[in-house]
Amino acid sequence: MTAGTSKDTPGARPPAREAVKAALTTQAVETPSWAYGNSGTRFKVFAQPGVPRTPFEKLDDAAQVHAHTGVAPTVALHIPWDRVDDYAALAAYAEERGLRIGTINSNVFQDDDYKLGSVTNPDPVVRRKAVGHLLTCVDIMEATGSRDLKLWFSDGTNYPGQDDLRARQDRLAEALRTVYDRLGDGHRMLLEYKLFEPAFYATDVPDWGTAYAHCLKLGPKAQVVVDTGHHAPGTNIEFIVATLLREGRLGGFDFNSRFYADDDLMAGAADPFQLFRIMYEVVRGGGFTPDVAFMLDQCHNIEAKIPAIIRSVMNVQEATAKALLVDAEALGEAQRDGDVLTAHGVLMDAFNTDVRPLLGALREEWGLDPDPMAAYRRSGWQERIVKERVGGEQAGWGA
Ligand code: PSV
Ligand code: MN
Repeated sequence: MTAGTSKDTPGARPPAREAVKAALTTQAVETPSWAYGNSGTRFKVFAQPGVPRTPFEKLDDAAQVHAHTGVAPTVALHIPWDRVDDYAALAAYAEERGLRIGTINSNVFQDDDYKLGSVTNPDPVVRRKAVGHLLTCVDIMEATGSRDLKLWFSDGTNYPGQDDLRARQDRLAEALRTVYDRLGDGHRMLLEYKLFEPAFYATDVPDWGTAYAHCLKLGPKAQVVVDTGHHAPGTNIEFIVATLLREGRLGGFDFNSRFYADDDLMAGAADPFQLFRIMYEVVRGGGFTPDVAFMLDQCHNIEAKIPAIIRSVMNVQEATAKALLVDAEALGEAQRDGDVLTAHGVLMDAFNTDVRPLLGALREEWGLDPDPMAAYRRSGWQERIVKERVGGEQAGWGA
């Protein structure tokens, strides 16, 4: 790589720099409504002053994230946490603030009936109830103009022999088919997998292979979503990303960071190199298109929520910029030559590039402050919500 040819981004050759900026202009990062509410661990939820009390207030906060970053125009909802009487009115409220409602996340994990599972429950009455909720989510997509329905199932078993593993797969397939057939034109179903938790012996959709097999049977509207916190430690997530892209089944990401399990920390905080490697495979595999949804799925237990989401969006942007900076020509040449160290070096050159000046310049071109964190701090929004959002019930898990 030619080093130092650009004033503020060493390593980025000027033409590459402009191409990278053009590509970054097309990127959108979806923020999750639940990240604006209170969350915690099973030990304690530390409430924060100013946290939204309604889905409308969550959108007000999301509008701040978008206003300062310029790349977060959609907000994912979680039903029933974001239940309102009039979803079209919620969508209109979003639009007035320059936002759109994004993915509809279903929730079949917080009802007493789901103790032994939702769509895989041995009891057909419970299964019908769960499928009914998923169909309601499709109705909501119609009212909000959402494209994607995200399905994550906590279903699984805690003990060997507790239930029949194969029968549970059959029940899952049947439920997915019913929902798939109800999807409208332009709708997609994103099936999320998770290794464990809350089930500790066998989760019914534990890995990308299981999710992929179900999606393949269902049809092209069924896509796999990769939550970066849902794998065993050490899993090569970028390989999964490359494989799903090759097969045309990568619907999107739930980005977050983990040190141990499904920690849901800020994206790019624990392992920025992993996020870069993932984004490199996205770029390499032609996944840098609206067909791959870049969503955040995280919880801010101890840090202030809005700035944490701004930071996460910026971390995704930085990883993307670095991935876009990889000198594909030099890398391909080194790979063809079997030149291990040069090939690795090309990748590391991009990763080690400080892309913050490039992103700052891009934001200035968009008429934004180059430093979204500082701009938010100065905006007075935090003080305002702390003062104004008094009384009522703060949003959080289950609200
Ligand atoms: C499950 O851990 C998950 O990642 C799913 O995406 C849910 O929708 C989300 O968390 C919020 O519960
Ligand atoms: Mn998730």
